[in-house]
Amino acid sequence: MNSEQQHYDASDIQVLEGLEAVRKRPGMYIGTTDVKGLHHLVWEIVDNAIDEALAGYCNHIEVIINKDNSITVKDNGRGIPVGIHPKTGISTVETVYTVLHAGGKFGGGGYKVSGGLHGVGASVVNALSKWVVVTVYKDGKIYEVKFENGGKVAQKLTEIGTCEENRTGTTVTFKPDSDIFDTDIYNYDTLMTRIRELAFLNKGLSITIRDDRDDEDTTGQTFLYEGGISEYVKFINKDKTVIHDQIIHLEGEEAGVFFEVAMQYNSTYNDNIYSFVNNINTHDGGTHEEGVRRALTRIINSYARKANLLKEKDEALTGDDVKEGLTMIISCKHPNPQFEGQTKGRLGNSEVRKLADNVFSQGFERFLLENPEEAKIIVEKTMTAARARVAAKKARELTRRKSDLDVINFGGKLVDCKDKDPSVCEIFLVEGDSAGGSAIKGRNSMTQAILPLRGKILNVEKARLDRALSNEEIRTIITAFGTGIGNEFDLKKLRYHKIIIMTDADVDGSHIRVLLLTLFYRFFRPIVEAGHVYAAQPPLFCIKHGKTIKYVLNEEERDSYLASLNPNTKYDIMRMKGLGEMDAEELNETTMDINTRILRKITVDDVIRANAAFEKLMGEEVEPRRKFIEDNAVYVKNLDI
Ligand code: 1YM
Repeated sequence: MNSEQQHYDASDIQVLEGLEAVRKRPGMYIGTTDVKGLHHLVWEIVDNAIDEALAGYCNHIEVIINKDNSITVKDNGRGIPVGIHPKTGISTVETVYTVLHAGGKFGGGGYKVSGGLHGVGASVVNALSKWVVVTVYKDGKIYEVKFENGGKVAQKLTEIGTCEENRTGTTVTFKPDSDIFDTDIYNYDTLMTRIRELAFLNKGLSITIRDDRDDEDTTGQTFLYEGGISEYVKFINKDKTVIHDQIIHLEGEEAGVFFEVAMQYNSTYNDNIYSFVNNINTHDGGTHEEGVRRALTRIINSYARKANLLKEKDEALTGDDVKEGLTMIISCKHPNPQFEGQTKGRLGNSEVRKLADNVFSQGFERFLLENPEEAKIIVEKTMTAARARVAAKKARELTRRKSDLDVINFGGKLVDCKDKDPSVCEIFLVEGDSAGGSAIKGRNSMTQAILPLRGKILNVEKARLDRALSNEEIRTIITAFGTGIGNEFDLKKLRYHKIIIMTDADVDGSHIRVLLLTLFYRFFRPIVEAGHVYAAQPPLFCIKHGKTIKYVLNEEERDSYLASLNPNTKYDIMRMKGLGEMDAEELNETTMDINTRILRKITVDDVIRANAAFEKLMGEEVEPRRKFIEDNAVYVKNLDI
């Protein structure tokens, strides 16, 4: 054995130790080992292909979910280099897949920044896979390297055939290790949605996704947007009434930093403003977003004054006024981005603020001057928003005054709990007075407060804050929560850490639940995001046999419980109709007692999808809702009208 070989053995051990570290603590590298982590593996490989596209060498990527839930990613880039890597003495492709921190560009430039992983992607995927096959097409030859059991080399890089001289690219297939992940089943919609987003964010790049588990899906879906983020704006606005035709698209570059923004107003009261850096969603904004928001407010104000739409006596429009009904995509490609904040969702680079402000203010001002009719429509929309803001402020003052006078009783509706420590307190929003009555009797009066709701509450998807505040039911909820609303919202003042929606298991109950969720999502979003909102799950059936009473949530549970009983048991099944029909004791046992009840926590995984869902289900436009209902009618199990 010569000294060189010995050196490789030593580094082999290091490599295995590196990959073993990933397997020991996968969370450190991919966040979680649940279904989210499973999908994360795909993005690590796709990222490498996207980098190749950003470098200008690749214009097509393909993602295939194979029958066995392994994933194949193909690109038509240069192909991962196959020559011996000077530092490791093994092929570069093998190095990329086995040496931690050897992904990416080996210190080179480019826009590579996978969210927080800093280019360790490919080797992490390998470490967490049952097997991986990498095929490289390059110089008229086909090369292949195989790994198994968490990154151990199963077949060294081998030339396995020839191909046309001009064919180049990389194909990777991996099977996630089921010892590591809670689930091994990929979700087509999750992958498709992000792939479509990547296609919007990288104009001219075509990405195909195909599901080979589905025998009917033979061609897959291909996403290719020559218009880039303009087409993203168009897509988000497709089921809404836009108030001007043109999508405004502006871009600029300075010192290797590329910045672009696309926008269009619609007639709704909500904004859809999403920003990205190197294709990663910066959900907490940052300097690119700040630059645009600042410039947007400034330019609309100065234009509105100059055009005499905003009179001398009128107050200036605020940042909130100018974003009402705005759909906007901001995308920045940065060679050295600094991500800040707890979840690294904020861009910190200060030079980007100036670039964003300059590009946006110059382009947007020019657009307003050149398109006076569209400009007038936009300014008028923002001025209506301003008037609603002033009205809402007055209504809010009313809520506050009321709460000062009436903290104890809220006009007789809220039955509060005795404990004042929010972390142990719960509030039940209960459908109907009769269920409210039982809930009051059946509650634990130390920690459980009851707010009975009469009838339907206002759909805030179709109303501005000022109108919502004129609604009695909503005012009571705001006062009870204690957080305030709008600019005054303060999560720290929340009086109950569990807000529990308690509605019947029928169509009306579902409707009220959705109305409440819409209210929380639009006006109290931090409460939802912090995980304070729950839906009670009242049982659908009660099974009695002997002295035993068993409540079950649905037909499946009923059937499996009955199957578990001794065949000789004589039993009674009662279908539980409404909360209002249960007495206090039953309601306590089935839905309120912390030891026996079942609560469903309401979470927001993806703001972009949640927004789209609320718009579709609760918004002004009827047609998309009709289509949704038609498409989903087949999934409805219990229709109890
Ligand atoms: C399906 C996954 O990994 N494509 C890919 C990766 C690389 C290259 C091309 C590439 C990069 C460079 C030069 C360069 C990678 N190369 C490396 C490394 N698709 C996929 N396509 N030549 C080819 O960055 O200079 C890491 S990724 F490090 F070997 F250069």
